[in-house]
Amino acid sequence: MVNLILFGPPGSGKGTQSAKIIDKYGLIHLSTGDLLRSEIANKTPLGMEATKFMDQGLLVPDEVVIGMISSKLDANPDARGFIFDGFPRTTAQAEALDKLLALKKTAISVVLSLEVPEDELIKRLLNRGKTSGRSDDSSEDVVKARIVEYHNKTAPVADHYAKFGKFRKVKGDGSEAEVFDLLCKELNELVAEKV
Ligand code: B4P
Repeated sequence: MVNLILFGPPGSGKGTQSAKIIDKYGLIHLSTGDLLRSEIANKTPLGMEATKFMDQGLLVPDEVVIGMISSKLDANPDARGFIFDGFPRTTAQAEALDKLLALKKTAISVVLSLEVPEDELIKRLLNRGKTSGRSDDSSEDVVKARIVEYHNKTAPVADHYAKFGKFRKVKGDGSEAEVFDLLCKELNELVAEKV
């Protein structure tokens, strides 16, 4: 089983590249951002709670996202592997994920971190905000708040996995195709393409 974390700041291309990776390698995609947006669209109590944080560019509380991931892991017992997109975003989430995977006798295989300069991140997110209708892409202040949350709470997750020799940086500011090629070079060592 191959379990990949696609890591990086907001707008670094995690969602964009995940779509290409699941297509090529047949992994199950678990995006906490997508799961939360679906809860919001369905106006569930969890969604109503999450939107209060997301609208301000803040992270949603750990227990909410850990619970969502746990039930998705249980729902896919026959997966050949998972791609975690936007999760874990705090050290507490990383520790919880390690425990959940250990219960299933598996572990994170590698963390691939998309490295993109901050001015490019801001440009990409504000550009998406023009058409996405996403409240968290709509103003430069909220986009910058998301980047601050990343530095304060998410960047330490890199150290958590670097300790185990599982953290690798990938240049994320080329074209979508160039970034995908670099990710495939890393992944081809670990997982066969789906047939
Ligand atoms: P997410 O949905 O995870 O997403 P993201 O950080 O906005 O961006 P991503 O890196 O996936 O970028 P994308 O490919 O879309 O998070 C949203 C919010 O949900 C968080 O701020 C938080 O509030 C909450 N949340 C989610 N998970 C959580 C967790 N675990 N704990 C707590 N809270 C959580 O690309 C962005 C744009 O760039 C797109 O427009 C794309 O077209 C463009 N782009 C991508 N690659 C490009 C390239 N190579 N060149 C040019 N443009 C590119």
